[in-house]
Amino acid sequence: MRTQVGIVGAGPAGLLLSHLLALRGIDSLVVEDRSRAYCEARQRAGLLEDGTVRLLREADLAQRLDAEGLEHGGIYLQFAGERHHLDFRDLTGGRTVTIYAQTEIVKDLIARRLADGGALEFEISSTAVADLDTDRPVLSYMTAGGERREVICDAIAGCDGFHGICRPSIPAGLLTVRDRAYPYAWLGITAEVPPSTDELIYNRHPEGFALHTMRTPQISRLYLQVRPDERLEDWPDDRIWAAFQRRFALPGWELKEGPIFDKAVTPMRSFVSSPMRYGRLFLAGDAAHIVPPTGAKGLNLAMADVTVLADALHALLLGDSRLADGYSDACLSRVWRATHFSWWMTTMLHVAPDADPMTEELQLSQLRYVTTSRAAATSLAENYTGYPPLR
Ligand code: RFL
Ligand code: PHB
Repeated sequence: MRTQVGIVGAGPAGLLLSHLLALRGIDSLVVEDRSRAYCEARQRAGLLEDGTVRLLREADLAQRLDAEGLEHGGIYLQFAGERHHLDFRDLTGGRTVTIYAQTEIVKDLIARRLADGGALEFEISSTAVADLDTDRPVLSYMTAGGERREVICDAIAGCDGFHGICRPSIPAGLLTVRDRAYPYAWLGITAEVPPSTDELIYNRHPEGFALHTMRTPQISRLYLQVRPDERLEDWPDDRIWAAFQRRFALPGWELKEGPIFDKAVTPMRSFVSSPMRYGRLFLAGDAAHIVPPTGAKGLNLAMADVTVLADALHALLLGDSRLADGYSDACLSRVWRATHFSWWMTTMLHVAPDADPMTEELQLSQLRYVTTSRAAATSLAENYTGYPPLR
């Protein structure tokens, strides 16, 4: 079998790349080891930078996003018993962010690829990549029906997430890895109750961080800082709501509760592997880098990577390798900005198990600074809405 670009992984990175390549007249095959239903239901990100929204519009993928997405002009920061608003529109000259769940983006992308006749294979197994240092790399796998396939490609895109097989296929010693695990995790819930807030609330409380976000005008999503080894069984719904009530408490404001229908614990880490290319294998999204979710950057970075990659592969297949040669550096500059911002938001808002009173005072001072200084608030707003702005 033959395709121009073999794409491993039907997450946002792999699916969007396949669509962007199709717009440039390049054919691709996306292979995914999970089922379509699983990919469409996996609860993850929810917040899109302003440049990501524009990118989806330009790629003619924003019909439902424009109808159902919730545009937000700022966020709240809560600490020391007070809630402060940061107005992004005012601080950044009109930039905003949009709540539109990753599940919906994945559904839109899969539907569009299938409508356009794109090749997608779900529930495959034994994925492997080979001959990466030649100009005919090979993608092999077992189909859902048990048939062995070998696909000769011009290039392979490793969009298979943090636990995928593409990054480990690069010969040992060629990658530089920067890795940090944080001493806390997020317990995330989705609940059938209208959000109690118009915009996201990032909350630092002596008991730990909490975030109130949303999915739709009827569905709330909330996150609670817990220990990394926390067991979900120890968190019945009433214990979760009681923790949120304590952390978000504010005189005159009420947190509405409702039935919880999704619950999971996510560890927090920062991870960057470079370069993002080996021969004809290009890594994109979580396959190359992970950020803690406090900055809402992971999905946006994945989509920014494949925007750069689509142009690089287009030129490479026409015989010009300059963009492909610059791919890794072009992405990593944005990745490191997002990695710093996510680390900064995370360490400012969470309570580490070994935190001393000095650390607490430093966090509170930083929070007072970003909520009183226009210069500091502008820096947060510029990073949160996306820096550098996606062209
Ligand atoms: P994905 O989404 O992990 O997709 C990778 C796909 O590859 C498949 N795969 C394989 N397929 C074939 N063969 C193999 N051997 C394979 N191994 C793996 C997997 O099944 C999967 O379908 O990576 P991608 O496309 O790079 O997308 C990255 C994003 O999913 C991720 O960065 C975000 O979800 C992170 N994130 C957030 N990002 C934001 O921008 N804004 C947010 O508000 C935000 N909130 C979050 C988040 C992530 C969270 N969790 C659960 C990690 C909130 C949470 C709680
Ligand atoms: C979400 O809506 O799931 C979300 C929003 C902002 C974050 C993390 C997650 O920082």
